Amino acid sequence: MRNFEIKSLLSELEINGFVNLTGLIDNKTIETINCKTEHAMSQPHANGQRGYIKDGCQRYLADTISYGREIIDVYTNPTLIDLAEAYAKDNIHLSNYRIYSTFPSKDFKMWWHLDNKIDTYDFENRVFVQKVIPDNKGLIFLMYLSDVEDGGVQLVRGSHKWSRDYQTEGFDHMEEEFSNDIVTFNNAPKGTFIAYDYALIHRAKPYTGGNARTSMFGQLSPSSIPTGEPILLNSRDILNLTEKQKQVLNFGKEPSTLNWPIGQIDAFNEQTPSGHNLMNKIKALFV
Ligand SMILES: O=C(O)CCC(=O)C(=O)O
Ligand SMILES: [Fe+2]
Repeated sequence: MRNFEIKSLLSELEINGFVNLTGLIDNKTIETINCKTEHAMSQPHANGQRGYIKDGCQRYLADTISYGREIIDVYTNPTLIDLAEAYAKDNIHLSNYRIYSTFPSKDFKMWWHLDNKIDTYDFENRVFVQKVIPDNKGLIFLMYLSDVEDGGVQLVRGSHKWSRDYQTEGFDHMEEEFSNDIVTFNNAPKGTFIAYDYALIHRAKPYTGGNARTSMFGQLSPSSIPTGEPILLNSRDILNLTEKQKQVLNFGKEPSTLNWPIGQIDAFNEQTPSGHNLMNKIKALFV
């Protein structure tokens, strides 16, 4: 494993707004995570069937952290947590997290954006609402679970130094101005691991063909940010967690929002055997 020295990582983070931590998680762990999640990533989550939540061209693994101790150990990796706490100068916790697959799409294009914001679910209007928090320092990490040719994460080097001056979450309108600073993580193998200041402008590169991209994502936030998403764990996995792991995973704390995203009903038309039957029956009525 590479030597990850917190002091030099911190100065890289201050300058560029991101660090490359590839090598932090070994290939065997990545294979184990893929093996434990593979079945669930192939079917929608419903009625006791553990699976994914569909949102446009993406699939989000429901209850991501319940699939194995290896997943807990990535989210609470000591180097990652030491780095995030040194950067935030505070205790940190996992406020948002997911394992998700993104499929190439002609319709979906992620905008350039920031994530220094608080998500809350508005139960009355049934939507997530966001509030930008400019003076706040935390990290996001993103690790590829599949080899990625295209559709990789893109970061705008150094933008964490100026993005907070704008009262906006979206930055598509400034793309020409920062085009020379864009760093793209394409043609990168599984295990590629990037951590970035969540005030760094970023997006997933839009792509219309090729393979799905599967990634693991976590947002590590300081104590001024609310708890975040509910974290459901499997009793199989939680023997011998350290106090630091419990802190990061919000043990004993009330979540402040719901898990992103809320699914769409059309997931079933396409994927379940009964969905196929139903569609076939409907189609049969018209022939
Ligand atoms: O998938 C990616 O490359 C970026 C994801 C992202 O920015 C987000 O979910 O906020
Ligand atoms: Fe983001």
